[in-house]
Amino acid sequence: MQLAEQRITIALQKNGRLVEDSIGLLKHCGLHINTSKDELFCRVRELPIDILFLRDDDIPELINKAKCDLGIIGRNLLTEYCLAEGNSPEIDVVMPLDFAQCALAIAVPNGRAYGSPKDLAGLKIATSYPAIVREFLRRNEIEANVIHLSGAVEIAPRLKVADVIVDLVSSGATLAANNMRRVETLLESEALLVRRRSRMADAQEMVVARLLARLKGVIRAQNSKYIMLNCRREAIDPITRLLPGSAAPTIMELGKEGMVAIHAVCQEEVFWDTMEKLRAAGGSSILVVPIEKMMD
Ligand code: PRT
Ligand code: ZN
Repeated sequence: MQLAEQRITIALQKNGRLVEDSIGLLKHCGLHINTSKDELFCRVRELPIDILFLRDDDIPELINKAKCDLGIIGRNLLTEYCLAEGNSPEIDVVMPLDFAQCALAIAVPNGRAYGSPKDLAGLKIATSYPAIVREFLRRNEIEANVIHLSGAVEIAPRLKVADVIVDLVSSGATLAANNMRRVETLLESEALLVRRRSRMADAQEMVVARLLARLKGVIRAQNSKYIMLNCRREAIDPITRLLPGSAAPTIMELGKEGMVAIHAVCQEEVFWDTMEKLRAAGGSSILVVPIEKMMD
């Protein structure tokens, strides 16, 4: 039986780029989240957690006002909210979540020269991140005209609404399609787990701690691989030196005279060229398998 006051609330984006990875991550943490179309609220059975589905823009405010305990948002949104508030909101970053990587960047039409931020002086800059842009201009002591658009920023120069833009870039395809190029990065962003700063009840803090340990385990596991191979005893040293990010491999005798099996957790990607080097160093039957969960 769970007490009502033990439950914590996590705010997630309802529709958009953060949804799939946020829900996937929580599912790997053992939380079963029912994402039926019109529901704005979901009660998780496995831990005392409730999920709220919202527009990402509404999440910082709810957490700041302690109406919600945790949330997943991009660093871009959090930074904009903190700068726009003008004071320091009651929001802490718990951990980066290793997805939704992108950069908030200045982009200029291909025909326009750009050498340094000084070239922005007197220009019209369209963006959905006015506070971050104003802060950048202030730091660089530049006077320019910031035009706040809530979307379709990339077409502003073509419509003569602005001279240059500051927008999120991931692959760069949108800029290329709009005949613009990236010239300066204001912020590197990724999805973050954030929380309200004020301490929750002990029972709730325990739920947060459990969730955090699971999230860390899932993210570490996603970035790790289990590698297995066989080799002659003499090849153990050169082979273990080649294993990427692996502290202490397990070495086991095989039935065949002079042969061992090496098993190791590698804390980074194992590329084809590493496998080729392992084989050249005497490894055989090399297997690289994904790890689902990890806990120390
Ligand atoms: O409805 P709601 O307000 O919740 O959603 P939203 O439209 O505000 O956000 P959404 O779903 O577009 O993005 C949510 C978060 O995803 C952002 O706040 C970022 O933290 C992160 N993210 C990661 C991105 C991108 N990558 C991204 N590429 N957000 C937006 N873009 C857009 C960008 O604005 C530009 O239009 O994609 C285009 C550029 O992409 P490339 O690949 O062409 O460079
Ligand atoms: Zn939004």
